[in-house]
Amino acid sequence: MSLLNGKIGIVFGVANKRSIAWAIAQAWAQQGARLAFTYQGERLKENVEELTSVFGADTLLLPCDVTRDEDIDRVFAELGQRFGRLDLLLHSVAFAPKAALEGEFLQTGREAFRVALDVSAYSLVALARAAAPLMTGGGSILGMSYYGAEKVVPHYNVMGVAKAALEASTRYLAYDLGPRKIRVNCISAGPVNTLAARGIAGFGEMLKQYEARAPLKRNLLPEELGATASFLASDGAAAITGQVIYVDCGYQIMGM
Ligand code: 0WE
Repeated sequence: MSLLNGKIGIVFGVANKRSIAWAIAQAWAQQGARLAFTYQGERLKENVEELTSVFGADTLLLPCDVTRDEDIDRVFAELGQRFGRLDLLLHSVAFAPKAALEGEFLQTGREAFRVALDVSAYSLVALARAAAPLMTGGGSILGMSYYGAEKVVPHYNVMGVAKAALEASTRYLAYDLGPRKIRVNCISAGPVNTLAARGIAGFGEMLKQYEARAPLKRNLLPEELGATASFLASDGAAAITGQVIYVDCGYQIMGM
């Protein structure tokens, strides 16, 4: 099947082979999309270079710190030069200072709050605004969220507030961009063992809890995020916008 034949996409958020962004990029590519990638900082350059080389040596790979407007402008200028247009954008980027994900939310400082919301939520708005002029034939913008946006997940803290802002931004962007046939959705994923999740105290315990409580009695597979992301990016989802789609083995429906 080739859901995304001829479509051009850009992927923000690949750090290594375990990244959700990488799982989704592989699925999009498998469905026929041509992809460009960004990476955050020199530290991740080699990693992402090596991973994306499977798509050919001419794969467009650009540095981008999503908190810098100059970086975002440069990325979309280069994308415009190379492809002339854009169909798909994946936002799989989040950060809060480690200290803010330990202890009490009550203690969240102004700077940690600002950074978390800037990197994890405002960046979707900035990327959507820069991408829209290239999405001349309509488009699909996809963000990644988590249940901590709507219910208290101990220690998720300011990231929960940032994901709530991301989900609300998804709706307002969907409203603004709908007339241009640009759809904006997010996937709320159950826990996945990524670099961002590793080092989080009790993450292993959380995976066990999901397995026990989710209706499907298991954790999700990264390729299942890829499959849902491919659907949302495809013309089959042409009437879906502003939504949060749960890919969580049903965990979100449970009341107890
Ligand atoms: O969105 C996330 C994690 C995002 C994240 C992770 C880190 C770790 C390293 C953002 N910023 C940082 N900053 C760091 O310094 N998830 C959905 C995974 C996650 O993170 C949690 C979770 C889950 C699930 C944190 C506490 C509790 C649960």
